[in-house]
This record gives sequence, structure tokens and C-alpha cells, in this order.
Amino acid sequence: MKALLALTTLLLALPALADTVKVDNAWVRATAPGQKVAGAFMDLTADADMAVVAAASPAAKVVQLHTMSMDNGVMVMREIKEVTLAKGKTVSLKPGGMHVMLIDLTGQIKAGSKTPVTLTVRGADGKTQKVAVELEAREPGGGGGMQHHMH
Ligand SMILES: [Cu+2]
Repeated sequence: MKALLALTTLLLALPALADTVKVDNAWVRATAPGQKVAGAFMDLTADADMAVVAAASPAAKVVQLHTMSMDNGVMVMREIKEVTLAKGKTVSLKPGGMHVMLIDLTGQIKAGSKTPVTLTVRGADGKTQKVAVELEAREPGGGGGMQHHMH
């Protein structure tokens, strides 16, 4: 009887159905041997007003959220604090725009391989949750042709 009571308490302690983020089309640019950085891209759709506030991956020592823009005719990347997700609206992280930057790669990312990334997402209630994403490595040069310049 005591055990049953404890179980009930545990179930009640679980959070109510949390807001979620749907991730589609997640990929990372495959790298050449020795290359230390790679950009990762995906489509994010949240079912509430949320924000991606951090990212981490075992494939890189540092993972940052970046935006890319033209500055005097030169493409520059800047770190951003978060990627805002409005309820129901798909936000695309794509070459030439916002992206997840894997920095100081622990190894080569070969085309066709999978790279895990964990996003930290903050909900409207201020609570954070982790969202596991699997990035499919795609060969560079297949269109886009974005260069990553660290500065
Ligand atoms: Cu970048």
C-alpha cells in the first residue's frame, strides 16, 4: 500500500504536458579533414512562444547560435543569445542566415554520418528543456556555397 502511494506521488510530480518544438530537415555541412568548424541547419516549429537559448554536441567543444548578414559587402557571422520561436511559425536555420555553429570539432564530419546535437529550449513559462536533434551530414558544394569565416 505504501509503495502504491509513493508511485502515485511520483506520477503527480511529473510536469504537465510540456510545450514542444518540432525539428525537421536537420543537417550539418560535412567537413574536410582538419576543418575545425561546421554550420548546422534545421527547421524549428514550436507549439508555444519559445526560444532556443543554447546548443551542445559531443562532436564539438563549443556550440554557438549564429546569425549571418552582409556588412559592407562582406558576410559576417555574429553570435546571438537566442533564436526566438513564435507559436506555430516555422523558423528556418539555413545557409546565409541563422545557424548552429559547431566549433573546434572533435573529428571529421563525413557525409552521410549522423551528428547529435542537444538544443536547450526555454518555454513561455521560463522553464528550459532539452531537445535532442540528429543532424545528417551533407556534402558541401551542393549549392549554397557559404563560407564560414571565423573572426
Ligand atoms: Cu557560424
